[in-house]
Amino acid sequence: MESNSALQEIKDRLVKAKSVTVLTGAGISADSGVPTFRGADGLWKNYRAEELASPEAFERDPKLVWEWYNWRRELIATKSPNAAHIALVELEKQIDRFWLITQNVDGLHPAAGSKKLSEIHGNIWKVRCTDCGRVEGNHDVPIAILPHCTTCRGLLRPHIVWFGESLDSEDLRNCHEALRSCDLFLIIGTSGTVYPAASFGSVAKEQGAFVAELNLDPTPNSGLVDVTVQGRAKDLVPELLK
Ligand code: BV8
Ligand code: ZN
Repeated sequence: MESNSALQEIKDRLVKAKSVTVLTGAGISADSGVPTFRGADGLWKNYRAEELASPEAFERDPKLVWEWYNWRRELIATKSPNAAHIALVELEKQIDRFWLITQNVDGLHPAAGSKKLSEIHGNIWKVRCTDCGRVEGNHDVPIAILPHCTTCRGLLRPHIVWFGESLDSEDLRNCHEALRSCDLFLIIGTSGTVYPAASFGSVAKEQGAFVAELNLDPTPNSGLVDVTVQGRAKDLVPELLK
């Protein structure tokens, strides 16, 4: 289907939609200069994210894992939300029943002003004490390596969901409520390779939502969705508001 008629179809459904849920991935932040995970720029010192973003890696070498997160914090600290993040804030204001689910940990959606939001993989600007469990914001750039808890001196870790770790149960409840009740589900800028987020498209479709994908490249979701539009999020998402 021609992309502008596919985009037109999404716009028509957006006008009629009673409840809209959106899922975003690293692709929406690519236009802000934040490297994606599986693109050419997704490596750090020849390590893949899967090798560093795990409790085992942190257990084995917390300094290396903190060096990676510090590198990403320093990079993300210089980035701002782009037109796609901002358009989603506008959408949230226009549609009464709206929910945004992001896999991104870069904090650009809350920075843009999104409120009805689940950061299901956590947030790179939050730390959690491995001893007392206290979660707090930390914007130190650079962050002292190794950082310790101000309350109990325990070792701090990024408040991020690593591979092999379960998502926060309240986030999962909010996601399933948003997926169950939406009549339009937009999937923006994700390769659809990480679970459980990668299954959200079929959860929405099974309950009868119209599912649309906006992505630079085809993904495993492309065959499942009702329409897919290829392009950059910063160009496509603002189009939806016109
Ligand atoms: C879980 C935090 C239950 C890290 C992330 C074996 C053992 C244990 C678990 C598993 C296992 N096998 C499978 C699993 C499940 C596992 C999983 O899915 N693994 C994958 C690799 C197969 N999932 C988990 O472990 C999850 N937990 O299942 O709990 C459980 C518990 C115990 C045991 C079993 C099960 C936890 C997953 C969370 C992992 N944490 N992030 C960090 O960020 O530091 S995931 C990481 O990938 C990021 O969050 C990222 O957002 C996410 C997904 O990637 P994408 O966002 O899609 O980014 P990507 O680069 O891949 O794609 C970008 C897309 O954008 C591309 O398609 C590109 O074309 C497009 N694009 C680029 N530019 C643009 C664009 N689009 C538009 N505009 C542009 N300009
Ligand atoms: Zn502590």
